[in-house]
Amino acid sequence: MTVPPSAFNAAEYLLDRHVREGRGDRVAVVSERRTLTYAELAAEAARVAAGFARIGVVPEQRVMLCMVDDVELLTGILGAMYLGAVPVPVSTMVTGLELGKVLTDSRARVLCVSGEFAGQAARAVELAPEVTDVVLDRGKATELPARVTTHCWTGLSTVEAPGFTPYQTWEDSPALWLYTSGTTGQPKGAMHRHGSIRAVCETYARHVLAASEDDRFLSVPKLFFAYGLGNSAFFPLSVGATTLLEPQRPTPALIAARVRTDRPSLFFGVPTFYALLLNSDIPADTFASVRLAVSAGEPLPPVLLKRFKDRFGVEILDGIGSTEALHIFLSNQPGQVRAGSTGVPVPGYRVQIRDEAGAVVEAPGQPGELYVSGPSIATGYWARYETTKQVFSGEWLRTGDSYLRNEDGTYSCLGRFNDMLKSGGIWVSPAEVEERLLEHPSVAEAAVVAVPDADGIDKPVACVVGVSARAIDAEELIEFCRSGLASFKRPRGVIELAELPKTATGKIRRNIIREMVRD
Ligand code: 3SK
Repeated sequence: MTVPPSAFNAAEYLLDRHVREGRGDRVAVVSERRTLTYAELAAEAARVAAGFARIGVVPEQRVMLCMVDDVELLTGILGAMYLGAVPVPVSTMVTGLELGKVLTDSRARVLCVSGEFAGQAARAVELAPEVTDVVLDRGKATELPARVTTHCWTGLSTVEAPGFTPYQTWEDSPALWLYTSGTTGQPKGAMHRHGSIRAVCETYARHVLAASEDDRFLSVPKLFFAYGLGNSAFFPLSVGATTLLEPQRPTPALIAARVRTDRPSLFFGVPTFYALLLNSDIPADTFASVRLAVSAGEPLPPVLLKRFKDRFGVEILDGIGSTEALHIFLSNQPGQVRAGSTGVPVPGYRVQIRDEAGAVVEAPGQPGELYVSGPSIATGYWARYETTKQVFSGEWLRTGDSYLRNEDGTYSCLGRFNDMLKSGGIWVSPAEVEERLLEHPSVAEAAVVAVPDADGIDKPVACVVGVSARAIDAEELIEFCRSGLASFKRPRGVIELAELPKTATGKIRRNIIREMVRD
C-alpha cells in the first residue's frame, strides 16, 4: 500500500495556525511604514497569492523577488507559498546583468521588484525572454521593456480574495529556492521543501534561541539571504512573535536607533557588522533590550566576542549555517559560549569531519572538511546535475569549510577548505592569523591570503582595512603577529585596502583578494 504524502504548507504553518489558535490580534510585523497583526498579515498574504494567480502564476512555478525588507517582500514570499508556487528572493545588491543571469536560470515568469531596483530589473528582463510580468512596488515602469506586462504591487495585494484556499502542498513539495554562488563560481539555486522550513524552526529556533511569542527579532542580514529569512520570517512567525523589518541599508547609527525604538530581544548580525558597531560611537546601553545576539556567515573572531560583551554587555552566539542547509546547524549555546569555536551540532543535526579521501576523521584536533546531515538540507541545485552530485552525498551535505573537533567536543572553523594555505610546508589557517590581526587597535578588517614570493613559494600576506584615522604600520603589524602566533604564521607582507571585497551576504571574497594582490 502506498502511503499518501503528508499535507503541509509552510505559509499556513507560519500564519493561519496563529489565527486559528486565537493569536490573530498579536503583532506579527513592524516595518518603517506599517504594523500588521497575524490576522492582517495572513489576509494580505492570501490577497497576494490570489493576485499572483490572477496574473497567471501556477503551483510550482518560480516567482523571483528582488525587494527591500518590508511587508511587501514578506507577503510576496508567503503568498507564493500559499499558492504552491516557489518564491525566489534574490539579492538587492546585484547588477542588472547578475539579476538577468539568475532570472534566466530560474525560468521564473514573474519578477517582483521594489521601485529602487527598476533599472536593474529592466536590464535583467531584457536578458530573460521568458519573463512575461513584472510587479513593481513603488516607482515607475517606464524603464521596463514594452513586451512585459507591468503591475503595481498595490493592485496585486489589495483586491479581496474571498474563497481563496491555499494549494495543498506536501512536506516535500518545493517551497523556496535560494541562489548561492559561494565565494566563487556561478549562482546555483538551492531548492528547499516546505517541511524544511518547519524543521529549522523546530531545531535552531526552538533549541538554541528558545524563541517564544514574547520575542522581537531584528536581523541585519536581509530576507534574501537564508540567514536573514530564518531570522526575520520563519523563526518569529513560527512562534507568534514579532519581526522588525528594516528596508534601509544597515549602518551602525541606523541599527542603534532602530534597537532603541523597537527594543528587539533577539539580534542577528555578521562579524563584519559587529566590527562596525564596535568601531562606531553608539552608546553602551544600545543593546539593553537584547537577550541574545547571534553571529553567522563567517567565524566570529574571539576579540570581537570579548569587545562586544565588554562594551555592550551582550554575549554573541556564533554559529554556522549554509544556504544549502537553510539555516544554522552548528552553534554555541546560550551560557556555554566558547570563544573561537562554532559550538556543537544543533539538536536534529549531525556533523562529520572528513579527510581529502572522504574518510571520517575521528581524532580531535585533526583538520578536515565539515559535512552535515539534518532535516533541512536542500534537495539539490536546480538544473545542476554534476554540482549536485559533488555537494549532496546521500544524507550528507559537503560544506566546503575546513573544521576540527576540539577536545571538549566543540568544533572550530579553520577557514574554507580550499582557503587553507601552507607556509614553510605547514598548514596555516587564515582565520587564525586574521584573528590576531584584529586584536591590533589599528585594524578594522583583515583577510589573509597566500601570495607567491620571489621564489614562487606561497607566503601569507595580510590585506587589512584600517580603523579610521589610524595609519597602519606594516612592520609593527607583522611583529605583533610574530609575538602572538607561531612565527611561521606571521604575514610576510601587509597591504592596506579601503575595503575588503565581499559577497552579497558579507563573506570575504578571498579569490578576488588573491587576484588583486597577485597582480
Ligand atoms: O553562512 C552562514 O553561516 C549561514 C547561516 C544561516 C543561514 C545561511 C547561512 C549561509
